Amino acid sequence: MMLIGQYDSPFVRRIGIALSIYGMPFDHQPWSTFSDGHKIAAYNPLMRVPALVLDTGDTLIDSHVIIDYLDGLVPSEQRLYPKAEPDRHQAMRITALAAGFSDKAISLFYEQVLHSEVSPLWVERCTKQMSNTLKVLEDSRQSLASPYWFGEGIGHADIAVATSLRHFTDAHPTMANWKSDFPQLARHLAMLEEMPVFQEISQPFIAPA
Ligand SMILES: N[C@@H](CCC(=O)N[C@@H](CS)C(=O)NCC(=O)O)C(=O)O
Repeated sequence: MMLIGQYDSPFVRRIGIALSIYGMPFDHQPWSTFSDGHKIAAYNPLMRVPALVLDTGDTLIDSHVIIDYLDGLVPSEQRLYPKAEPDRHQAMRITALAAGFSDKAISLFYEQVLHSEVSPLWVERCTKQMSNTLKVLEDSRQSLASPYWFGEGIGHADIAVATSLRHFTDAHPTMANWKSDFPQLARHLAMLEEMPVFQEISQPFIAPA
């Protein structure tokens, strides 16, 4: 398998971490969505990452779809979503909130960097959507005593939240005070960033050029 995209993307990094935890060998092409857009287009006409090129030649896109595919390759007891309800749908909800948070963080970044005239309305909307989501995630994490969101072992929800928070911190340094407002999330991020797999599947943030 070949994973396309840079690890400063929360979505790409999430896939790289899941592949590593699952022990699945893969090649990595750290292509930029902007300067390497033409190379990505050969695999994904949307020129977006992550894209996972399978050994069959098929290409999967969208992190949720890729995770679903990878989960289907491992025995159910190894999968990084809980098996039993209600934990399973609750973990998917946390993962979707983290992914949606990153959608807004990326949208805000593009608004501020790529548009010649920044829309205050859009900036305010994204900022509000992001802070609302951080509050929901903080309250959820606060309510749980377990080391990880859904028990004793790391799961997709943990990974998605951590990769989203790391991307947010790097891409929006002027908003770095989130850690004092959301201490449970700050603790979660610090704990996961210390893990060898998070240190290995990592790169500094590079703004699109
Ligand atoms: N829903 C997608 C979002 C992926 C996404 O936003 N990727 C960004 C990089 S972090 C991208 O490709 N941006 C370039 C573009 O949208 O044109 C997923 O979960 O994989």
